[in-house]
Amino acid sequence: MREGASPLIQRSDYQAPAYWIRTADLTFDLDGAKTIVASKLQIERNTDLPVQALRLHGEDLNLLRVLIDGQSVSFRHEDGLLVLDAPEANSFVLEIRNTIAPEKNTQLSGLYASGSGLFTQCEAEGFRRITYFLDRPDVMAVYSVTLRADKKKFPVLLSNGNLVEQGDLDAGRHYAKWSDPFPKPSYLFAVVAADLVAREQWVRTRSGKDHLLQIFVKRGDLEKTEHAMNSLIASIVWDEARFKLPLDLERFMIVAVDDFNMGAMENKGLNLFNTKYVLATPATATDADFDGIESVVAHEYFHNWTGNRITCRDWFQLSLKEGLTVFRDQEFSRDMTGSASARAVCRIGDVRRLREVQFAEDAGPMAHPVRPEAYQAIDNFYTATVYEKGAEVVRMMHTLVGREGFAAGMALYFQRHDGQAVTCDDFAQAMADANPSSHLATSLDVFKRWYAQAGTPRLTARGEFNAEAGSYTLTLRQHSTPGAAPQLLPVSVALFGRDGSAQPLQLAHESGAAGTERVLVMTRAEHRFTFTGLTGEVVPSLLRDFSAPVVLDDGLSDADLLVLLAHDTDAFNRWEASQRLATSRLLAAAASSQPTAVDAAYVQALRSVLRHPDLDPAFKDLALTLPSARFLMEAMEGVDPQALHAAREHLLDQLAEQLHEDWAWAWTAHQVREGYSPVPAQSGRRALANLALAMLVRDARRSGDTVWPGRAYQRCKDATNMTDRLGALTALVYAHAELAEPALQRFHAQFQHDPLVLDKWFMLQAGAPERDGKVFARVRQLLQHPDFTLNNPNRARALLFTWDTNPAAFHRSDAAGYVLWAEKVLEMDSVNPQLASRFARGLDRWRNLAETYRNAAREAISRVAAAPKLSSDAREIIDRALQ
Ligand code: 0A1
Ligand code: ZN
Repeated sequence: MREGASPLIQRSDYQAPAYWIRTADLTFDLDGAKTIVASKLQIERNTDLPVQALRLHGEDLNLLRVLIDGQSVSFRHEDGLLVLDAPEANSFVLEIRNTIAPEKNTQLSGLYASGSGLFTQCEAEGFRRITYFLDRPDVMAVYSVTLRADKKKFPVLLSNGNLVEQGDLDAGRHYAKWSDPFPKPSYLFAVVAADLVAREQWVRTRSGKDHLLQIFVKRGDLEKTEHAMNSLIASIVWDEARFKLPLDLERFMIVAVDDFNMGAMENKGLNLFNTKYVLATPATATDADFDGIESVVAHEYFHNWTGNRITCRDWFQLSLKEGLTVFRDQEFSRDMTGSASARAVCRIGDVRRLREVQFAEDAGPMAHPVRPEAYQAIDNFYTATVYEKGAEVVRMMHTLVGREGFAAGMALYFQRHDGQAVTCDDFAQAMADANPSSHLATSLDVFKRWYAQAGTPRLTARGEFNAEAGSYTLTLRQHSTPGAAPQLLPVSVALFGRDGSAQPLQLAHESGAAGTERVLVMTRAEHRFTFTGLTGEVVPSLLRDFSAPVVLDDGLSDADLLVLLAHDTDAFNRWEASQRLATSRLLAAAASSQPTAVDAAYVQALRSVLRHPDLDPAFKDLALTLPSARFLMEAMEGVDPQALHAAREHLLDQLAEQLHEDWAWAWTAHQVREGYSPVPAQSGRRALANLALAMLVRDARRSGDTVWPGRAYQRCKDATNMTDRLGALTALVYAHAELAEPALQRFHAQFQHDPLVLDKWFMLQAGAPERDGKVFARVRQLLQHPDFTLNNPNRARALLFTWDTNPAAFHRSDAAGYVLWAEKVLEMDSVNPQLASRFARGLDRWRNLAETYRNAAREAISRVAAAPKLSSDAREIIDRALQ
């Protein structure tokens, strides 16, 4: 474990490597207790730089020998590096032999044991935990790998590229040789040795070439891989159709592993996946799980071009591959839905995550630009900012240059940089050069501030209608965070009459036909636009489809928002109107010491949405779901999480009561009678029916009704798919219904042998709305449950990460939540620092809490800071939190 305060690594300190590694010939004698690694590297000095020592990364390795051109040489250890005096020759062969202990590797970076198998995770800096190397993404080598292991224990031996040879050895051992023709950085290296079976499929791509697709899983999980395979095939087809990017490998493998720190990893030709993003059957996975699999399979597959063929020069450029690949997987998921309203539902989901997680990050101690300037532990920078905000930056480019222009920019990017390790600047330049007359090209420097400046810009919009002139003047002002310069903002706009009719958008100096939607581009702090030819007052619909990642203050009244909720042709803004109406009510209620009665106009507006004959059920579900406490906390200062929780619960109770008949109708009207399929047409109906059921069971608490809780219990027993079973169980648990306990017990008994389903069982209990401290008490109890362990990241996340984002169960007025948090950060840190540092971020926004919470939180963070042993990952998070 890397401990203590690591030095700060600065982007501006980048230097090309002093040596290149051209080929890597690796031999592994694999064994859980002790694996021997023999590495033979063809190295060339970088003659652009003065001669200097060869400094190799290495961590937790046991070094046996070092040879240069067959001769033993002296070496020393300095600052955690293995240092060799510069060899005479400019080109030489370095041979290293070392051992590692995979079974002791609980941090799951490098080579580690999971169940009875061995797996690797090398991004970002895991390769150095396998052998000494220049473990940086701009050093790209061609790898050949020999794996030797006990044949019974490890019947499957995999590495990147193509299998060139395999056979038996003595003493029950066997071997496999793999060779990967593509030069790659060490972070894309992978090895698997395990007892697995594969679903296989041959596909023919447009060029007429045949490719073998394989998904490796544990015996017994094979029937759960169909959706992942279909998603992979769809991804291959999509990337070829939309970007002309074909599969460049003869064999593409996915391996599922139970213990994994993240979602999945794009190792060249050998993707490793958290089982959560591979395994699904209707009986064990929800609609959301099916969607998650589709998007993660696509994400990793798309990395094969954006990330692997063109990679990052250094880790500051992480968003080069991640922002772009998230954008690509979001576009893929939208294209897969097949309808305009389902596309909007996807977008709403993406924006919801962005605003809940990334906006909070950008306002807290971990705020950093999409291209960070400095880090201590790079693993801490796999963040919502690099991924999700990075994707929004790419999306804005797409908005500015259009679909065709974007495709041309991608083509130019690959023409220029295929096979290279490059920077975010290189990508933006290619996009701009392919679209020379676009705003992106003409204001490229302004646009690139998105990579350099942290913080969420605020956009204020005020409009004025001039009845005499028939004109409407819109003033847009952006307020960047202190010290930041104005950014380029594409602001998508429409104007609606009070009757809901879309108005023509004719700017004062323009002639010709006017459309009803357009993108205004801001490059300065303030812009003014005058629209003419209007016959009456208008309501502006701004930032349609969330055209820029900013906080908008448009000063719209409730009456304006009701017009948009009823008529906006942009489903995103229509949904946004519902959220704004809810937000203002919730914030007012949280600030008041009295329970606040909900107004009839709002309830009626929600009823109209719910009963609307044309709206998509998935959209209705989103519009009728209140903004999360996480989102609301970002809209407040000096947050009292208990007061906010009470306000939200009270509003939910009132909506449950006043819309009772409507919920009952919605439940009945949205039952799915066909056989299960995770398609939007079905999943939207299930989502709305489950929301209705939750509201009806909630209302039973008030009315004493036993029918709806009984129905929910029945559904838990009889459901034929996990979405409905979990939906019904959620309704009971969230309402603290009496039947919740027997339903939970039944569920546990039924699924105790399926780890991914058991995760849901933990998650559900840790995420329930707090009531009289019961949820917190349950979390404590579950920590002692025989099925709980910190060694499995999915299980740890299911219980602890769900709990620390559950406002009232975590932010307790007696500080017991924070005390437990500190204890668990430390415990987790000794097992898995990456996981611990993510969990530690649960108190990122402590400065935004009301005073009593703030003081208690500071104390808890300080307690962690004072611990004698803390990983560099956790140290960076904790130090930043206290700064
Ligand atoms: N590149 C992967 C994410 C990833 C990052 C780090 C990991 O281990 C510490 C694992 C995966 C992706 O974007 O999917
Ligand atoms: Zn990625």
